[in-house]
Amino acid sequence: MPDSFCGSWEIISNVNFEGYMNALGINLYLRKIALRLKLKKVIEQQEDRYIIKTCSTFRNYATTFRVGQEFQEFTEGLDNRHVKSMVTWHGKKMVCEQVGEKKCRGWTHWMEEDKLHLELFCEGEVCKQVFKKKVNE
Ligand code: YOG
Repeated sequence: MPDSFCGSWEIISNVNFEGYMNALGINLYLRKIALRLKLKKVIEQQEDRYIIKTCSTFRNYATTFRVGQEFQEFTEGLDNRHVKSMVTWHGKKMVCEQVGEKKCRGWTHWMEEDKLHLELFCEGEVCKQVFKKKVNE
């Protein structure tokens, strides 16, 4: 049984976000804004359905899926592409493949100690983000 990713998470490190955004073709202006954002993840699970929200003061993005079921994803407000996505478990890692115009695109989530890890990958660029659990305000 994989560890639970559910809860609210705040970013504590972000390596090569610039490279990932470049691979997605995000323009310089948006990259500069995005690099300054303190990203948050809110992950919920309802039976076999997951909802992952990426939140910031600038924009929010949400995706909903069932593990093992292909779905259409529109990356609205990010690179605005349509991809065919599929999330599967690779051991304790949750892996999403996003098939579309960009090659080798997707992400992987896993837990290490009490931290939520994320790798975002696209065309050979890998962005590594780490989140810590948000304490209740
Ligand atoms: O998350 O794939 O948790 O969906 C990647 C941003 C910035 C807009 C965010 C808005 C890609 C300008 C991770 C940022 C950069 C830059 C807040 C989304 C594109 C545009 C929304 C992601 C997965 C895994 C779940």
